[in-house]
Amino acid sequence: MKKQNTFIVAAAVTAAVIAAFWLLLVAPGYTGNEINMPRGVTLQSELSYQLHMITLWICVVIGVIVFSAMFISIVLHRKSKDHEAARFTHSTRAEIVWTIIPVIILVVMAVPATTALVNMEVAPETEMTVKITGFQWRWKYEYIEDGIEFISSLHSESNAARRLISGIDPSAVENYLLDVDNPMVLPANTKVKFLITADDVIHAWWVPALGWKRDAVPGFINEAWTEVLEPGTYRGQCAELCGKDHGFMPIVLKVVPKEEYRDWVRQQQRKMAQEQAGLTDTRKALGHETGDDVQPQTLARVGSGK
Ligand SMILES: [Cu+2]
Repeated sequence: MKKQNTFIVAAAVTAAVIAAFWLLLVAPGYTGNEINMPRGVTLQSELSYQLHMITLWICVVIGVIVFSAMFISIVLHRKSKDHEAARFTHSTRAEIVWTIIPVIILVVMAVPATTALVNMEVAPETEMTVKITGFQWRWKYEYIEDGIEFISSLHSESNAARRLISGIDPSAVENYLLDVDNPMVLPANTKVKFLITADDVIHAWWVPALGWKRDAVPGFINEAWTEVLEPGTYRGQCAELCGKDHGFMPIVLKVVPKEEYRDWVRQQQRKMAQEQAGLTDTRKALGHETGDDVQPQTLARVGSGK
């Protein structure tokens, strides 16, 4: 019987060692396949990731201890072995231990959690500001310092494929429902402040790689900030159920080197100046000296040929 017990304990210990080995060495390899939480590209997302990993490992250690104790007790103290159960009803020592240990664990978790939250909520000295406005069902971006503004809508290819009986296979469309006509462009290595609001109903601006999301609420301005170090294209979506086309207002953020960003700004400013000049010509064609007194609706009618 003693031999059998030794075998059971040895088997349990071996199983625990294999489980620990798998979790420590093999499981991290799966992060590339996105079983784990994505790591993101900002300090905020890194802090969230670290908090997630600390919490995960605390859960793993607790799980291994609790389940080991449970299975070892079940096997070694089973009825067929005539094990006599302890008959105590109260243990002050046990109660002190199972109160103090969870408190210590909670305090250990509260430190990185508070650090991450403060980092997300308190914007540092930022270098530029972008106002983001949610509409049903598109986003408007206004670059406050550079005087640029534009609307970003679902890309025409995705828009065509999403129609019922369109005959287009959505899986053949690149970045289906995650592509836009005018992506938001930001410079790398730059602290950017976002002012987020909405014009009709509540939306939420969410790019997972940045590590946060913010509600866009009509009449309120929510602040957020980011600093992306690596250039790249990051995609997201509206994260608040905002009407029938909620699933069709994606976000595309292109982070480019600073020089490339300055070129893009100049290009956008030229484009806006040309559009403005086109409007002035239309106004003059309508017989107005400056056109300032022409109602926008009239211009829209002229533009659409009605
Ligand atoms: Cu929305």
